[in-house]
Amino acid sequence: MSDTTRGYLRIATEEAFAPPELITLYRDMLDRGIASHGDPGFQSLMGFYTGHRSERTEFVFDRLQDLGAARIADMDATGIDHQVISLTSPGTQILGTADAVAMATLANDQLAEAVRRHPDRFSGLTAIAPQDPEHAAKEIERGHRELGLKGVIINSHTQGEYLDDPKFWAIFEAAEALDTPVYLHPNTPSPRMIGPLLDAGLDGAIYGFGVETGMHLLRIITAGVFDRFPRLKMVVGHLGEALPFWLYRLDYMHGASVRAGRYPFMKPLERNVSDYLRENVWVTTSGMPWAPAIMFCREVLGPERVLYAMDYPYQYAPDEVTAQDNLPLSSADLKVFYQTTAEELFHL
Ligand code: 1DF
Ligand code: MN
Repeated sequence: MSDTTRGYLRIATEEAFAPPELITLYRDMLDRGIASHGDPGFQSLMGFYTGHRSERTEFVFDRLQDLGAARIADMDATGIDHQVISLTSPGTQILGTADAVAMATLANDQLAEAVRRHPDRFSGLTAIAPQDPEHAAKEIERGHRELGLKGVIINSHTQGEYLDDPKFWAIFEAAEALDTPVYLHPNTPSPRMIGPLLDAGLDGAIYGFGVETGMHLLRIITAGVFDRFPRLKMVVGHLGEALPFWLYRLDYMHGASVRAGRYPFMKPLERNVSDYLRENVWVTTSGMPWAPAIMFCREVLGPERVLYAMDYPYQYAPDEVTAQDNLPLSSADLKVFYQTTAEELFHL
């Protein structure tokens, strides 16, 4: 990618799309009431976006399905040079296994085609169906080698199951072997944890997403996934889903629990919990364009661990770009934040 007069490119790294076929499937599931019992979070989230008519829902649904002129016009209007695009949450993960596999394949083919049409404006991540981990591993390889995609998107839990379960580890093995990062994007909280969040209207992006996804990453760390796959790279949005703020307490309490043998399944780790968060994890600023929090993350994780994301089309706000241009950073540091970290991490 070429440079601009501003001295850096703005690369946004958590930008969503949805094939029209997936929207149709979601509508059908919601109409038939299939998901409402099994996953109240899906009902709440996609029931809102598919069933509610407002300026927000219409804009989001229109733009999710656009991988061409309208998206590029929005990028131009906010000064976004390049998007790293991924299948919107919950992606395939709410579907039965056969539908999920077919939808991941279709989404990846559509996204790769859009990237071929607009290589300077778009890159993409590979969607998978974690329901079939062996197929997912093959799809990661197809995405990487044949489609030119730059990482893997997973939308947190899959029907209440978490990736610390070794049955999913073929996914991590494939990503590590190809040196391609796994973006752990939010989903609504799993059925076992959503109750009190949903009661209060806190299940979505306002808070529930972060609770779900931060916990998921922590489960992955404490289960020893990064001891088994030490070169695995993971990315989380929303400034690390609050985990950077917890580094001290996580180390202290994890150490205390392990030393006391409180949980027989909680084994000692090779590194401190905070080391995995600093050494295996990158955080993006999706939805968190707030200088104190961004500067804090740069301080505790390292400046080369914090990179820009907008979260288009869910969060499409030009003043947020301005706020991040005005971070108390040199133009060299802004280039690390907006451009070079993403280029290196995703091999753009
Ligand atoms: C919302 C936010 C929806 C994010 C998303 O995907 C999403 C939202 C369905 O506001 O409802 O990715 N987000 O990452 O903050
Ligand atoms: Mn998002």
